[in-house]
Amino acid sequence: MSDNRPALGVGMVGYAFMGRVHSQAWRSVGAFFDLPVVPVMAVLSGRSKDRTAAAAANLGWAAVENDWKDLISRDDVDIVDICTPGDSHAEIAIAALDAGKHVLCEKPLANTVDEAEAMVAAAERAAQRGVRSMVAFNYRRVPAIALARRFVADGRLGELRHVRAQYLQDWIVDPEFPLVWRLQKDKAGSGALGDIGSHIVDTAQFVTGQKLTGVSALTETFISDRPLADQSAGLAAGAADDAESTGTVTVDDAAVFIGRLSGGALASFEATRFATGRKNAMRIEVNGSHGSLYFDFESMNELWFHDHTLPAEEAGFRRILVTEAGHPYAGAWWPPGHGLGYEHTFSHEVKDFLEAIGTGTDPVPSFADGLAVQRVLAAVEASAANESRWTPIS
Ligand code: SOE
Repeated sequence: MSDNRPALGVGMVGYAFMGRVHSQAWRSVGAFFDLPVVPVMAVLSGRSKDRTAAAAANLGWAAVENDWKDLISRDDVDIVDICTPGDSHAEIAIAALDAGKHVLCEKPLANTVDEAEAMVAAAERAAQRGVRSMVAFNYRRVPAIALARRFVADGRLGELRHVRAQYLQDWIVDPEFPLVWRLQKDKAGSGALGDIGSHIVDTAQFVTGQKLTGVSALTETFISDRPLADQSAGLAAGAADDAESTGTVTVDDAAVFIGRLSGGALASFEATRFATGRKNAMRIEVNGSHGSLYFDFESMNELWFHDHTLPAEEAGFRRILVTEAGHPYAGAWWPPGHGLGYEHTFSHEVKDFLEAIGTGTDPVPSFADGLAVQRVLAAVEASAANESRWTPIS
């Protein structure tokens, strides 16, 4: 069968955790979804010649560049997928959009509101020319989260009263865990707040269809000094002994904040890397006048629903196994009950991105959605820095 669909070359920048899972998505998406275009894994860019070449061979990329600017200038690149730390998102995305390349950018959109605003302006310029952009809040593409949004939009919960969202990890509880880029403000922009707090802010706004109108927050850095990620860096810098081969953590380890949603519901959020024993527990519960929903990513194929319109004798939270053909995305994969994983959410993400490009529509979440999250992150940091509303208890 002749395939007359247009082929779009993808160029990916970065090949660490996000690069690996995005590569899995680009490799698999065409085998499970009918797409209007064919993605071609054309080139991978990374600064290290050897490590980038090895990653390209391992992850399935046809060519290598060692400067993202060279990747963007290639004629065989139509889509730029940004999988780098947040300090380079704005520079790469704006250059790629201005060069007429569609852009998928990992979250959070940027490290500052100013950067995010510049990215939105570039995205709006590019959209005038049919060039599309999307920010990678992949949890919107968990079938259970997409189903939760459908339930709320269909009025199954009635008037929303409460949203409580958590993102609980524990990978840096050990004081000996080194000072990686996620713990450095100049690279990451913020700590747990931007890395995982951005996910629960976007997810809460996505599921409820409402926006946060204000927050009050606390942040904390529990361990402020850590071994340098590269011990030789300390010694090379003249560290006389271990005591000097440590560095200062410049971001939050945890953020807790409350907020009010535009529809009047009260919301509470907790993003922490110190929830000892919790590995990737992204959770959301929504309480409404007619019912409630609960989701925990560590059981990502399940959505718990309480229908308060039922007689009390029949009501209560019941488990929906979100693996039926009629559930969002689920039908493309396996028969009911077989379940999906973290990586499938990225396949769903690139599928929706490619469909938008192929049908000439703007993908969601847009860079403007990413900016909305960035504004919440900035408000949380401003509130945490100014404890004027904090009432001490003697
Ligand atoms: C943090 O450890 C992290 O990798 C986030 O950066 C991702 O966005 C999240 O999906 C998993 O956890």
